[in-house]
Amino acid sequence: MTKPILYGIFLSPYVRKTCLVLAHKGIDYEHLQLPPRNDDPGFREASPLGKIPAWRDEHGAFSDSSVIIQYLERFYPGPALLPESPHSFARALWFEEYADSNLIPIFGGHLFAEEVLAERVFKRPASQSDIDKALNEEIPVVSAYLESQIKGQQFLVGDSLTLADITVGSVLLLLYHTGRAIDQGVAPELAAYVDRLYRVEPFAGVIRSDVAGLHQLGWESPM
Ligand SMILES: N[C@@H](CCC(=O)N[C@@H](CS)C(=O)NCC(=O)O)C(=O)O
Repeated sequence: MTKPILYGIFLSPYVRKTCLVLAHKGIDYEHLQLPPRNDDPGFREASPLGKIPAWRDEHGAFSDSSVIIQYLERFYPGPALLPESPHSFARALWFEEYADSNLIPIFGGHLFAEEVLAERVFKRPASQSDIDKALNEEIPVVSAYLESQIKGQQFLVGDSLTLADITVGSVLLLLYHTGRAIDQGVAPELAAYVDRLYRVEPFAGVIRSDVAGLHQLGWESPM
């Protein structure tokens, strides 16, 4: 039987969160490291908008990280990433939405894309004002919110790893890849939480492959 395929370069935060889910569930797949809007016919069929990630297996092909993750949760139910209780289920989905629509533009768009990708990948100068905005205005605000959510807990929702930890942890990792960390003064419990998260699977393995990929790009991540 042929392996399922994940389309999309590891530099995309949406691809990274999908890789974390795949690793957590122990799913074997082939990873085609393609950029967005590439012309691979199999990719275009899976992703009509040209966005990454996309997924293909023996049953069909489709795109969007949240769709792929919901599919994987149904198809490979164990270990579950979405809690049974309706309220916890909703909270885990909320954190995914918060990470996608609020954290990715800050950590991915304003910080990582400018500092790491602008010159190396996009072949243009970095926007220092975007980087400054992320560091001085946006990150303190989201750190304070997440600190209020993690307070006194090991995980964001319930007492085990859920999609909330994977999606939020995945985006905060971009800060660490730029050689920074969550400010202990603003969010000490959040800082300790990500420190714990990044030492264990599925994060440890994904961080190792990120570091190797970034090295090839000419960026040395201290992770
Ligand atoms: N909602 C989508 C967003 C995916 C997305 O925007 N991916 C970016 C790369 S990080 C992309 O493919 N951008 C190309 C474009 O917007 O045309 C998901 O969760 O997969």
